Amino acid sequence: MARNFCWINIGVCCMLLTVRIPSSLASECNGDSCRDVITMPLLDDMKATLKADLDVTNMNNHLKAYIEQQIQKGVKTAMKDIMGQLIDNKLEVVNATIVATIIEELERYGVTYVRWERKGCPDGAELVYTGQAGGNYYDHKGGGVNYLCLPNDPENGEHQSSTNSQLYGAEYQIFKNQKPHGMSGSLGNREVPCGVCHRKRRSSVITVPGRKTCYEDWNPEYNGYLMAAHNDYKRTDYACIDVNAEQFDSKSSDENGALFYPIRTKCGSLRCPPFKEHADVLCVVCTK
Ligand SMILES: [Ca+2]
Ligand SMILES: [Ca+2]
Repeated sequence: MARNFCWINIGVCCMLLTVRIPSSLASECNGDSCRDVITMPLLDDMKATLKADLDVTNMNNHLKAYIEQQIQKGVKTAMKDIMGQLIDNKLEVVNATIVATIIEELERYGVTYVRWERKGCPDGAELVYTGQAGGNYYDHKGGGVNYLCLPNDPENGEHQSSTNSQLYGAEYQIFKNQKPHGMSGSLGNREVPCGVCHRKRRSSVITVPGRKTCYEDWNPEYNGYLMAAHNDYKRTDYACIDVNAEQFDSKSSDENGALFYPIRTKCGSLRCPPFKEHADVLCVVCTK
């Protein structure tokens, strides 16, 4: 009978109940993992000495099941928290890596444009190189029609005896009666600077003729006046000339070459309104 019983000792004023596991159960466990004694709080004020033989096998089984259940529940909850934290931490690392990669890649991309008539670039834009505007002679029949931004540090080819001269410097052919109202300074016969600018983290660049402000979501790079060759000479590309045009150097001799003339509107096929007859044509270079 004693094999299946254990003693419950309740001392006077004792606050703890000590339950001894049956010897058969106690023998099944070993070392630190053996939990044959379970200590539980007991009610206060039980001051009588009590000694009784009780069969606690079922209670032990219930306690064991309960403890196992609680341990499983605790482990499950703990593992869930740990895994959740690991996932959150990993996601944070992944997100940070993605953002850093995007920022790094964006630094490599951008758009380029020529800022005609200025040696530098707008704030925040990188100067690729600065130089002198050039192009074909203003009344030559052949050759290119576009203006070129020629670097100040050219790498020259070998001399040739045959002639096919089509690369000239550019001049402002802008005197008092041609100068747009918004431009200042004396530019006539002065040579023309230019800058090639790189704007990072942008994917598009446009020149808007007929406006000085960009449309919504576009960022202005510079604004000015649309210019090209005179209508009596061979045609050229249009170019947007910075409103704050500057001269390439201090020389003002009249060599001609590729010439810049301000252009004017002509109503008819060009609808007026919204345009206005014989007006300076504004322009703005925008990026986004
Ligand atoms: Ca000149
Ligand atoms: Ca000239």
